[in-house]
Amino acid sequence: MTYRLILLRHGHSDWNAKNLFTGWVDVDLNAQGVEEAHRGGELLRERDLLPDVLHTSVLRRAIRTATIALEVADRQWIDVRRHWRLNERHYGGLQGKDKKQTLEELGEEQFMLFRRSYDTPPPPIERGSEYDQAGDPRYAGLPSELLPSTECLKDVVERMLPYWYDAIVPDLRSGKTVLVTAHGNSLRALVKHLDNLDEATIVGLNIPTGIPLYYELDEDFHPVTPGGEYLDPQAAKEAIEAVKNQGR
Ligand code: DG2
Repeated sequence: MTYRLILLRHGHSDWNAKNLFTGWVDVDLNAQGVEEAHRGGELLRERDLLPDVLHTSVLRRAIRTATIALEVADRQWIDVRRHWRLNERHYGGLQGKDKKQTLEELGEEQFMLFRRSYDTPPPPIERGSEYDQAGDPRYAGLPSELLPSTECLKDVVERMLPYWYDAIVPDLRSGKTVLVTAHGNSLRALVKHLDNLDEATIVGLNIPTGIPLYYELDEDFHPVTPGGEYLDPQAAKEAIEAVKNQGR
């Protein structure tokens, strides 16, 4: 028995295009992102990888990507669960800041430390400031100590894993093909777990927008093919380079 899991980073957002740190800020897809979501759905249909259940973050760029992709794959009717634990990494005080300008201000080493190190979070966001999520109704039920003010990837792994074990694994175990639509860093956290990557390796791993990454998992939920399989490997290669070079 093997299990079928598809990971999909949302399509290009307004702020990806503007080169701004996004994190928990709820920005929408841009026209390129809508197109990528369409293509994602076509790839699922072409490969006959038709999801039975969708898990998304509570951010509209992921929700919309999934809605478009599932419509194209004619699976808009499947069950859906959304959870903040799949949200993007909270980028703290960097949310809303320009990546290029931040790189110039901080220098390459500090910029990459905040962007990609495993355990160094950016400075916390000021509560009540423009891009803070305190007061957002979608987090109203969240105990205040769980609402992040900044996160490093290690924090994301820790808050995402309970959702993996409690919500996604049971769906896989029941034989469903599971689609997870989320974000660059929340998916890096999941890939780190699935592929059992060490901290040094995950630093160099980037997830492209809008290209489904398919994992066939064995009975212990380990990937049959380490790293999974991008449904459009050439496009994935180019898009990974673009993510790497953001800010430059
Ligand atoms: C990006 C990731 O998140 O940025 O928060 O700026 O996937 O929601 O667009 P996403 C952000 P990097 O960590 O790649 O800079």
